[in-house]
Amino acid sequence: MNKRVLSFFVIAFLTGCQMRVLNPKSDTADTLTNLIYLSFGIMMLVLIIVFVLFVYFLRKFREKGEAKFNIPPDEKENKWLEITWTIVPVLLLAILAVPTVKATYDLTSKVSGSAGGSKGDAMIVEVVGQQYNWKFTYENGKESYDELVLPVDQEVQFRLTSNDVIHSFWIPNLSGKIDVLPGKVTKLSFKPRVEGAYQGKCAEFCGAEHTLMRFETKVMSQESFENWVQEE
Ligand SMILES: [Cu+2]
Repeated sequence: MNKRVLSFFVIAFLTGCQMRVLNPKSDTADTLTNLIYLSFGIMMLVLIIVFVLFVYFLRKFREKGEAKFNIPPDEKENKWLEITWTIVPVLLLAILAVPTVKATYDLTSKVSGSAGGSKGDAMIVEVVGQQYNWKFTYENGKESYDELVLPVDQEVQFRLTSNDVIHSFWIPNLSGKIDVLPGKVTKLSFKPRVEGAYQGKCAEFCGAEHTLMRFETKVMSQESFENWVQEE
């Protein structure tokens, strides 16, 4: 294997590159991961077709003996080729755009559908981001720092704000990022579907100790969650 390729994999392995985004553990994360696979699939399709044609034409029109200076005349126009290479990208973009726009609207309405105040069946967790920690407040007033505890299979709605600068709330296994802004409340919701511990972090450079602004998310059974949230 080429040295550069090898060192890429060694570095990725040594730095603990885990591709959490491709390991979804909530409904919202499932939707986002499917979009990633869809766009990756379309990209690979185009890439493979282009490379196969590239190699094919390289071989077919390679310089051989007498044909050395026999350059074919330029095509003036080719209606069907032009129609084809206009329509194919439009089709590919449509295949990409329709599910993306639909998912965006679904996720947005999930988030802001509760903007009027109604939260449906969702459990509310208030989140305050500040240099350099996260404070979580649950419905019964319990607070925790840098540790987020959630019951499995329960829709949860986060209401996020910041005490100082702009932060970004991100649990790669469970959801996309959401900005955390001073003086404003943003919302995010998802339903975790697998128990476990997931790393959360601030995804917006917010100061010297930004990298320490991490928190652990524990998704546990409804029962364990009840016990946890009741204890002092
Ligand atoms: Cu931050």
